Amino acid sequence: GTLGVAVIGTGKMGADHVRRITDVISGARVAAVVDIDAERVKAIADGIKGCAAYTDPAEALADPGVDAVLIASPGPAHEAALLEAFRHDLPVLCEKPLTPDAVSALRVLEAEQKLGHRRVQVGFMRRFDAEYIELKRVLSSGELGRTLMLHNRHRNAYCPPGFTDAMLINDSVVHEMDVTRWLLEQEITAVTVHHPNPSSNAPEGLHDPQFVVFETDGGSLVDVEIFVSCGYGYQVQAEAVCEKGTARIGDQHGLLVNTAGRWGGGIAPDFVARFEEAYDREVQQWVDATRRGEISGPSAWDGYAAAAVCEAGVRAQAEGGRVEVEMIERPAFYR
Ligand code: ISE
Repeated sequence: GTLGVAVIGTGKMGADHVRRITDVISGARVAAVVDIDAERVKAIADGIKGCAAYTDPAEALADPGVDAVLIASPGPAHEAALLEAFRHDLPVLCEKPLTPDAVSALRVLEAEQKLGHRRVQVGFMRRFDAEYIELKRVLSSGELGRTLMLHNRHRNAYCPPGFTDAMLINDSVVHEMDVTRWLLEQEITAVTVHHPNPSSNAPEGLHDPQFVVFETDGGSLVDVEIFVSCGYGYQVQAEAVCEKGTARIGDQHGLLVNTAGRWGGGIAPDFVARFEEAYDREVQQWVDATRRGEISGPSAWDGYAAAAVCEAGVRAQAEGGRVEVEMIERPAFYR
């Protein structure tokens, strides 16, 4: 039957997933919504037939109408919600980051392995974006030879209030960490962070933009320009430089308008717009797999690997240099 999903966190991302499950994808319904803001969550639940409002994730996950969980609360709240979902042995789609650091991510891995089966898919939705899928196909085909460097640009028009240097790594660059691991099928072994004098448009205290460099165990070099107050739109671009050619995505050559001596196209305003189809595909795939009693997509191991790289990245920001990534061996459970 229809999968009853509890959505934990109804901020920008959670609210968009509530809409997506209710109006866009098939096979699931929002059976419960959870948020610390009781007013907000009641207003959302009142608008959805058969949906219950909660402020406590533990109560929501005990609701008999809940078959699965989508965690879209802030990163530091993920660990408690994940462990609660495990108590009920519920399948989880957990928005990135799995957790913000390696130690907490390892606690999640240990708890999931105790269940004896995978229950977590992590919301690295770029793996479901058509352009990234095409880029992975080209790189994996070998037609361009080995990937030597991967250049990434990750720009937000604006960032939420209170956004910090560490969040630049844990919330934003975390995507390029997963993209690097997924595209190149390599692990990231070291992180270096540089930054210019901050933009005058950057929020007070935020070093924005920053330039992050990853080294990988396959000998590739990856760079990420992260700029979360660029002001003009949401742009995510990647260019792989290989032995026999290059491959580039994210130029968004959709509609091109020529008029009155000008030409140009649009730029997405934010991530929910630019990656709308990727989120739709990601959640539809998760619902379909869960209804079949299966699981696929980025695992808690991918979440842990990204958390280990995030930890090195935050240290590199603070220490102003190159920090090597410390990771455990990949357990057979996640091979
Ligand atoms: C946000 O949490 C995301 O996941 C977006 O993809 C990213 O571009 C943005 O910077 C993050 O804050």
